[in-house]
Amino acid sequence: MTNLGPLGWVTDRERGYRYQEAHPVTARPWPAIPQVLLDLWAELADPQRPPDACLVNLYRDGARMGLHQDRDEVDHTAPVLSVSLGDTAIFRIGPAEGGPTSTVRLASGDVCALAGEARLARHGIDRVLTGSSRLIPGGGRINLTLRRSR
Ligand code: MD6
Ligand code: FE
Repeated sequence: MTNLGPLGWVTDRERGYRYQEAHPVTARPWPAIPQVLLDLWAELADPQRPPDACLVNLYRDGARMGLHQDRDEVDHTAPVLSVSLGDTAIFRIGPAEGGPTSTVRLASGDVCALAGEARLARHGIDRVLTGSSRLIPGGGRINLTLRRSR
């Protein structure tokens, strides 16, 4: 896990989940969000309000992500936009209030936006289909999640 942009999402035992300007170990700022991702955000999310955070998650050997809501951002009117790269993932999604969920495959190059009514949907990654792509050196999947945290 790492980040791009002015703010990065980090966690530790002492202080829990938060957005911060610097890498918790190196104390250095995160690298800039590449222009291609800013352009994608402008096209699909909100050209007036750029993202300030891009979380980078690498899934290797059997990694999953439990059902969660993205609610650590100040303003839930801004979408959260993700780009999937590498192996295909089984993405599970259901209503914010809980209840029935369904799954959709996120393949390499797919973009997923949680916006409007779906902004606070519960979602997670059931599993990643190992070997379904050869994109990532060493195998696996990368998900880039763009958002406005503040
Ligand atoms: C993942 N994605 O695809 C996890 N959140 O690895 C997310 O948690 C996510 O894809 C908000 C919006 C889009 C997402
Ligand atoms: Fe999420």
